[in-house]
Amino acid sequence: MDPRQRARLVKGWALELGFDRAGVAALAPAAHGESFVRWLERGDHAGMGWLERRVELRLDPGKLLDGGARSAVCVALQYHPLQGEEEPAGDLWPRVARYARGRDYHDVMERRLRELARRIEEAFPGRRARGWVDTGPVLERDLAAAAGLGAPAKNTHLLHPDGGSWFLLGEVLMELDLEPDAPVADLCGSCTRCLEACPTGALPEPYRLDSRRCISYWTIEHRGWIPESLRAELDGWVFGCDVCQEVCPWNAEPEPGDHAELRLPPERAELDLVGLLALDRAGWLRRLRVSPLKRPKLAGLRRNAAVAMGARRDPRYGPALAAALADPEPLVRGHAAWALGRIGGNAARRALTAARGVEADPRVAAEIAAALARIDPPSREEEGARGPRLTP
Ligand code: B12
Ligand code: SF4
Ligand code: SF4
Repeated sequence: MDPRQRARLVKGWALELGFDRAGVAALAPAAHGESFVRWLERGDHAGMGWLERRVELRLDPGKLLDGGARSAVCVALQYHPLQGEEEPAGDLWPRVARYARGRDYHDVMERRLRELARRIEEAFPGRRARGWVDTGPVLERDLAAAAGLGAPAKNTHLLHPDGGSWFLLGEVLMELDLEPDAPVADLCGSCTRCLEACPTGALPEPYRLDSRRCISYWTIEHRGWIPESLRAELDGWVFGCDVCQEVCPWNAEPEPGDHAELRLPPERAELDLVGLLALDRAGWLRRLRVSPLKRPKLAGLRRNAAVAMGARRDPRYGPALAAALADPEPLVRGHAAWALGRIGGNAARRALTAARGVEADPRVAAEIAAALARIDPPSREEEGARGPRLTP
């Protein structure tokens, strides 16, 4: 079998296994490896220290297999919209990134990639093959661009003329020569919509994302406290962010991604922002164990819910936030205090004042003090309602 026939066979298997597109790259040092190194040097990776590890493998994917990987078959899985299905109702899901509104794609794609690697090893004895999705030491966009799955775009996504950027990537590397595909030509031209639309200025120049400003980074990857100056800027997003994709003209009429395996069981759609803030461990495991939303852990997700409530400044969230001031998790109490300070009003002030009296954690106590300082002093009616006024 010659390299062209092998490529046709392997790509055919990838499509048969349910991927929407497949392309082949001959392995060579990453075309934009230098950009990646500069990105790390500038600190654009924020707190994601794992990106600093195994850099030599990211820069030269041929080293990923002991015998020397020679080709990669890269695959794309479309995820938007879930055809035939309405978006889940409620105030939570519209601010959850589209890729995360279904089942975790890692599980779905990993299973298929393992089967693809198995078929390759069986058909070509002695040649190793191995798959990765997302978490491996691979610059997946760079590799998929070389395999003709799309063109690198100014919002740093990979963009395809039919699929826009609503697709996820995975790859199988192998010790085998396959005929490579041709790359896709630039699709951005003079457009700069995504750079202008990013709510936090996380795209300071084309092809560069500063994770320190990216909503997706703060809501998915960051553990711990979100800096006060950024919370309102997260714009009500609870998990991830799609703004720089939504504004892209190539995403206006996306090719549908109809993958039954990506759908969540219906009861998952019942969760709203108040329900998310109140979620306990058992509920988290039951509802979100199979969803990408498990990534920031339970405390991180509930922190995000509190921050989204504060960003939206809707007084209807007041009671849920007030209840969260007694939560065992300081991260939740602190961000709930901030949110109440943004919502303001007498009820918020009363809840914060009561919490101030019992709060033992200095970080949370500081959040409560800052929130109280933001709220207007009590009105005359409110003072009167509490008892006789001592001063005129
Ligand atoms: C770390 C990471 C993040 C970080 C940093 C994102 C970033 N842009 O680097 C954070 C947490 C912010 C993030 C967010 C998101 N991510 Co992410 N992420 C990754 C991960 C694990 C590594 C990316 C990486 O190495 N970044 C370093 C930068 C330098 O590399 P790069 O973004 O690939 O950039 C390349 C190009 O820009 C190009 N390039 C650089 N300069 C230049 C200059 C020119 C002229 C040209 C032509 C090209 C070019 O070279 C770079 C290096 O190869 C990949 C999976 C993987 N293993 O690759 C997923 C991945 C990139 N993420 C993905 C997704 C879906 C998202 C989100 C959409 C999720 C969401 N809705 O919230 C957002 C999108 C944010 C954005 N605008 O990119 C998909 C993207 C699929 C696609 N169609 O492009 C990936 C591939 C995961 C997957 N397996 O599908 N992510
Ligand atoms: S994901 Fe959101 S915050 Fe991040 S670069 Fe895109 S628009 Fe900006
Ligand atoms: S919005 Fe414009 S510049 Fe940004 S990725 Fe889409 S085509 Fe490229």
